[in-house]
Amino acid sequence: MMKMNNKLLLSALYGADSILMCTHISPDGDAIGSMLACGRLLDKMGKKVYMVCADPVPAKLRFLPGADKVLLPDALEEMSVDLALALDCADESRMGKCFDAYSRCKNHVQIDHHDTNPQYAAINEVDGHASSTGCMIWRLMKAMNVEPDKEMAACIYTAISTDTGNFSFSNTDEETFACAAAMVKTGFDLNDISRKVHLLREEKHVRLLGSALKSLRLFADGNCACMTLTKEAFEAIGAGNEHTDGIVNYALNIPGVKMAYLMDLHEEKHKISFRAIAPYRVSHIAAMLGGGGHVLAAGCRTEMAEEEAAELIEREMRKQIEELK
Ligand SMILES: [Mn+2]
Repeated sequence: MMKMNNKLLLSALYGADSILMCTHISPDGDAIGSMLACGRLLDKMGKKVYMVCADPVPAKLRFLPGADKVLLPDALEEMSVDLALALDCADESRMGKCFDAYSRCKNHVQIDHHDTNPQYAAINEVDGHASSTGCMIWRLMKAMNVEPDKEMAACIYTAISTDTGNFSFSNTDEETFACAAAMVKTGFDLNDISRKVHLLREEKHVRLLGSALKSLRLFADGNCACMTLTKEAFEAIGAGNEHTDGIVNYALNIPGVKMAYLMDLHEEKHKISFRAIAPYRVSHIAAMLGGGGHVLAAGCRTEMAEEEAAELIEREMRKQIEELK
């Protein structure tokens, strides 16, 4: 089991009276969960804690204990803070508008689990093998000899279960389950938290999904699939960008499908999301359209007409199907 024995980090945290914590733009469960758990930990130690994020806490995470204390950067007054702690930020640009407040602090530390992290703080606790930043906050608790309470457990559980796809991605390791076990031991309401984090979907999302499913089309002998979200559907439903999360996966998760894409036409620049299962790849297709991402999950925004983009994407996908036959 990994241990945190970063003495510099521990003494920086013990030595600070006031700590500003920040996490990344478009925050997910790991970003918010790890910040809230760590904020509660530091608060218990008598620190003056400020939690800040460039974007509001997503509606589905606002039930988490302490979520109402997360500030937007504009709400921060000019103040003198001893220490800035960045969480789950792979690089400084991920802090977005929080970066100004972060830079104004006297000293800088970070805790993160992205292996591309360039170690931008004065003290860096970065472990690319950790499944989540939440897991690293658990390491911090152990290093500080603090037992998690139910509130911290709800936050940490949200963090680790989000970043591991509810304990199913390949980053899910022994430590992830050990951490989950330690959280369950506190007696927090796992069923309630799990339902809120992993099952509940806003009505607008479900309606948008319905409209996407109607457009489902398979091609390349059922090896590929695509769906479309029209501007009309967005308008009729009153949906926005925050309601499209995960829709593309319904096309990928059909038996036999290796690559899928979702074309979202509701803004001037069409947004296209790509997914693949290994050994198929979609990042290069996204890159051909000016986007990027991971080998198995990528995206782009393009001014190219719908038909033209679809033709290019489908040609590239068919090519791969032929090559890997
Ligand atoms: Mn994370």
